[in-house]
Amino acid sequence: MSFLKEFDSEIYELCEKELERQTNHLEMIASENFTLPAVMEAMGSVFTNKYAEGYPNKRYYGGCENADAVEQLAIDRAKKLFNCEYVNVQPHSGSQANGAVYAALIKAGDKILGMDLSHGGHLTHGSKPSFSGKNYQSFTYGVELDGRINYDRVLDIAKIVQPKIIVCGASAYAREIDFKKFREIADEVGAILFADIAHIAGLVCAGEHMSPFPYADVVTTTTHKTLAGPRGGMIMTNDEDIAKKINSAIFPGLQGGPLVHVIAAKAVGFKHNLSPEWKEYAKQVKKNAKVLAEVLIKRGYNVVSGGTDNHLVLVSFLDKDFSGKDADEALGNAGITVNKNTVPGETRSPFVTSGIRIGSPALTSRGMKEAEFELIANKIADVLDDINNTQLQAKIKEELVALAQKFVIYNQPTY
Ligand code: DSN
Repeated sequence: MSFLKEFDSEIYELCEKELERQTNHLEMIASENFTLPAVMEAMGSVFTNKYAEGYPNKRYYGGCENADAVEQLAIDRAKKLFNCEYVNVQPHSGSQANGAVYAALIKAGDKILGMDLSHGGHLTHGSKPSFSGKNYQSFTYGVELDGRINYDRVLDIAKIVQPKIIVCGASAYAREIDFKKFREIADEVGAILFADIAHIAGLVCAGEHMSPFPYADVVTTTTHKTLAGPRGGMIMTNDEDIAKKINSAIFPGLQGGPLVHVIAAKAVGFKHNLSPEWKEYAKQVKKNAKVLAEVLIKRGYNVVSGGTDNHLVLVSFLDKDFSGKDADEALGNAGITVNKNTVPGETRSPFVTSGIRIGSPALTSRGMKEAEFELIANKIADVLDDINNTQLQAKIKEELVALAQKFVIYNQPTY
């Protein structure tokens, strides 16, 4: 019996279609993942009915005893997961979390220094169209032509800019981020160090990437990327004063009632992240991304920075006569979902780009390992080698749908 099917067949059918799309395509967008049915159950729970402005045991509404317990459980699990003292699990998204950090710690017009969006940063790290570039004076550092951050150059820029906050963390950077070096840079210029680990959080909590603690003053993440939890954000710190300011910035500063059902789902996701099998998952995510990079390099593709230390691979087509957009479309026709991405030395617009970003987290969640990634990487190269061959794309799609269907995501509908 499906309540949704009974009540709203249109949305039900779209859910069915989306499950079919997710099942039959190879999801390789580096920021996407498949969450557990248990996480989805918590997200669809009765907690969606509850208002709970405030924080555990300090609410503005009655009847919050269960919401308090849920939020406290999410906080305690997150503290254990990232080995930190204070956590706010209420941000509705990563962008809200980042907005709260600025609102809590600096004033409008203050200077922030973050990684350039076109070099792999994020809109909320000071990009001009975002609130972070509008409300604050934003400055950027980037990667060198070898695709890596040059920490000496970041220091030089920081010395000139004298920012209040330095943001580290990226959306399209395949190499380990050295938080210790960023701490040294922040200390040299007297800046707050803010690490946005949204992309790598699932690796960090498994010990597969350097932790931003104890180096960063404040850390944000989303919970749905490599963490594979529900869609949402989170803020962490070891500093009591910062924690208090962050809590006020989230509520009543930026948000109203917390999404208690999503906080419940975050807690379930953290339970998954704390399990022994999570460490195996994170290791496999990295192994799979490495295979992807190795095959693409062997097949003659320019993998930015020459490989990967994490869950993603950035491929540059600056040396080819097609764009990231062309590649994205051709791979989409072949059943592989990726996203076009700017690359170091970019010559095209952000809507066209000269690269693609490919990630391993979602297919690793489906149980794929090195053998499947080797096969898929070769299919990616086959498509790119003959990018206008739509017949080949259709043939590869057939093969990849058959492969995808062997790796079941959900045994039963979860919508
Ligand atoms: N949209 C996310 C990504 O794809 O990396 C960043 O927020």
